[in-house]
Amino acid sequence: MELSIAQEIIKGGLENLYNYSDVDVLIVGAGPSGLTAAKYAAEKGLKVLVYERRLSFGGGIGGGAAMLPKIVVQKEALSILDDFKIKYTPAKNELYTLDPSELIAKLAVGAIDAGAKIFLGVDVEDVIVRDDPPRVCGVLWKWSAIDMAGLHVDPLFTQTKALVDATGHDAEIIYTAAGKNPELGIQIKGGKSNWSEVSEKLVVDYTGKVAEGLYVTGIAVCEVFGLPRMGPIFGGMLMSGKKIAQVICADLGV
Ligand code: 48F
Repeated sequence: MELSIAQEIIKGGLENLYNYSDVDVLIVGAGPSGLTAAKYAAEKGLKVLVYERRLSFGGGIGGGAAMLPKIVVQKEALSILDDFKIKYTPAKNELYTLDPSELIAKLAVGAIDAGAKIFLGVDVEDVIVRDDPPRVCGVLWKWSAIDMAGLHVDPLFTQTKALVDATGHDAEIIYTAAGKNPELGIQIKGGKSNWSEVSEKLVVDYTGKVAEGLYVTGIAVCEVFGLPRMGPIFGGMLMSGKKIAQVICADLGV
């Protein structure tokens, strides 16, 4: 039996890696914006892959604000919660509250059921850019455990038509792309201090393409475009995820 278990894991795991070495949409980060983007892009028939550094989904959802188990969204995000079948309760000032565990679980289920593939424990460390005209067309990745162990192991490549930075506050992919490839012409402004209602609108407005083949969603949008942060309200993350899926679908003609 042990042999069969090992062989199925090796064969299936390597098949998965092989089959997802070339995708339509590669999303880095399985937080609220990345998982939302994954569902809406996958349900349009695109081949969608999510790389997540941790061994779990949800990004900043689980920690919430001060680790209190309650998530707040505004009414504009309710249709997205309905799409994912996530329950919510009306609260003051046209806000709604919901359970963080349900949000994490159902965002992931929604993305997976729509056809997206999620690989956990994968760290994206660089991008691939081709000239003439400059275009982002892939990433270099390795297992997070390799980084944590400090081992010298070369990364592998994944090719994609659209690369999405959904890495959160650090906007890691955009910083790497901008810093190593000035020909992409990306100017990063850096995030500003908190202003919830302004940021929740701007983060959706500014969600979009940063360079050919490279897109940004979630709180990373604030870092790139110099917008205020929004604090512990999550509707903008969901709406930003949905918007980036729509932008990519339009760019890829689906
Ligand atoms: O931080 P995160 O939840 O990003 P988000 O979707 O949502 C932000 C909110 O959680 C919150 C907020 C709004 O209320 O301010 O902070 O913008 O999820 C980002 C995910 O990306 C993973 C990281 O582990 C996290 O789960 N990640 C970051 N860098 C990499 C990465 C990387 N280089 N490779 C793989 N995964």
